[in-house]
Amino acid sequence: MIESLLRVYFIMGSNNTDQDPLYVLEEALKGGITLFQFREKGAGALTGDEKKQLAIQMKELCHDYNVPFLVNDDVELALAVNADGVHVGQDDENIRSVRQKCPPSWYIGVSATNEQEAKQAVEDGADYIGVGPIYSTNTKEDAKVPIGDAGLQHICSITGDTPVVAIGGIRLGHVIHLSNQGASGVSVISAISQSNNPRSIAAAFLKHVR
Ligand code: 3NM
Repeated sequence: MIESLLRVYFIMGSNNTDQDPLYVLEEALKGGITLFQFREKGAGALTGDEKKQLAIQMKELCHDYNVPFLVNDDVELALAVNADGVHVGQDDENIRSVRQKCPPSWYIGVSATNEQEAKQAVEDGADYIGVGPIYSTNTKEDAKVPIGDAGLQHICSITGDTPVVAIGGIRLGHVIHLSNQGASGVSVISAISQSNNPRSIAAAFLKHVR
């Protein structure tokens, strides 16, 4: 079930676009994104009630299109807005303690950049693993060294039944190739959030992943 949701996994915060983030999200939803993560981080990110209000509006939009809404890192916010899951990084709370706080139906994803982190994520019962960065990216301030196609292929070979979504610097032209390495889908920020036509690029991603 989660595997099909990972096909076109769009991530965005208000500072990832020059346009109205709610407009960009709705266009991406119309284009057919399969999962959304609210990631409000970095320079100019909203905090406190503004962050919460945006999260609520984004969740409602996602639900209008039957797309699950996940929150990056912030488990308390995810609980407060009745999200559908959370995504945690390596520096965030351990996935086992996150799972204890969350409803059993929630999707819990974790980031991994190497074999050891991926193995740990499988052991800890992650629903999916976000593996990256595959290519270089300017979107994440503290992104690690890109692992490339070979790194992705290697991690996919050791994660068993836990699905992998590729992340980091991914553009449309990479998609077929990444699916061939064993990823269930692609996770993107700027390719959609900074597009002049988020709807058509989201639709194109979906077509290519299939
Ligand atoms: N996590 P873009 S790379 C949020 O490697 C994030 O775990 C990464 O943005 C990781 O699609 C990344 O614009 C940024 O490159 C992805």
